[in-house]
Amino acid sequence: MTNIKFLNLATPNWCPGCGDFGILLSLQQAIAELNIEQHNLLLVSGIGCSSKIPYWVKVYGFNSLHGRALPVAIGAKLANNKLNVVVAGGDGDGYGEGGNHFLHAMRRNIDITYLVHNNQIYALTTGQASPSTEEGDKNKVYPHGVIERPIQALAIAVANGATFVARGFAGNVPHLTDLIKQAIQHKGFALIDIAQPCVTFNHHNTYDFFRQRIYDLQKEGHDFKNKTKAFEKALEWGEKIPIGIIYKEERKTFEEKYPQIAKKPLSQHDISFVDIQKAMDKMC
Ligand SMILES: Cc1ncc(C[n+]2csc(CCOP(=O)(O)OP(=O)(O)O)c2C)c(N)n1
Ligand code: SF4
Ligand SMILES: [Mg+2]
Repeated sequence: MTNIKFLNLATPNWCPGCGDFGILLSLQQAIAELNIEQHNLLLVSGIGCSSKIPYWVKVYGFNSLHGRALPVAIGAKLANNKLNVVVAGGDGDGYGEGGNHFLHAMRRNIDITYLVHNNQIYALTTGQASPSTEEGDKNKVYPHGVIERPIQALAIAVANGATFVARGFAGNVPHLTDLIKQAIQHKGFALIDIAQPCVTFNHHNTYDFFRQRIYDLQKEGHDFKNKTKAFEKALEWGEKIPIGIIYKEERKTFEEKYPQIAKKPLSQHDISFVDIQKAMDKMC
């Protein structure tokens, strides 16, 4: 059961049956189980159905611009590196418009947890193809079927320096809760790509589609420290689709390389001696 502390009284306006409900529940459960105080977690999102999630979690929230959740989150993390920072948003938001930020956040290994609600569609704008839509799927933009290959976000993450790479399923809340807990506890950039059925606009990647295909990597004894094996698992998509931790490594974080914030967060530094009036005068 969700810890009431993290439940906002407003009711989510997602379509009944939307996979976003499973992600919301898992996130609330994970932060409750980790005993994180409400003021110690910032939830940043972009724009999309999925990106409305900060409205319904009772922690600090920031609903940013389409594709711009990661730079906002990075700024917040550098200002207060003691804060738990979680970013949530859609596949269009993160892998399309925000793709550039996605690449650079990973190579920096900044200590942020990134939850991508991957419904393989632009849902909020009523069902256009996203970078994750499968080749051949028909939609408004491609009435004869998508002619491009989908982005390989998990393989890109393994290649580009993310130190925790996983896939979850919105239809398996206990498993996803556990993954989110591990991702938040991990020191470094943690990506969880979450298979999230959009019951209104994606009639291909449904709950049944995933239930027939998914299997748990950890139950199969997958070695997530082995990068070659991780690539294989990151690219596996077809009759079998893996969920669980694909790749994990320990590496110094971006923040740990800044001596200025090693002792205390930037937000607690004394700046009373700084006179910004001259700069302000120049700008005005
Ligand atoms: C800069 C900018 N470009 C485009 C849009 C229009 N737009 C809003 S949401 C969205 C796509 C949402 O898809 P996704 O990120 O996958 O989220 P979902 O709705 O599927 O959860 C787009 C293109 C916008 N709001 N701002
Ligand atoms: S349109 Fe799709 S993603 Fe958006 S709320 Fe409805 S089911 Fe969920
Ligand atoms: Mg989407």
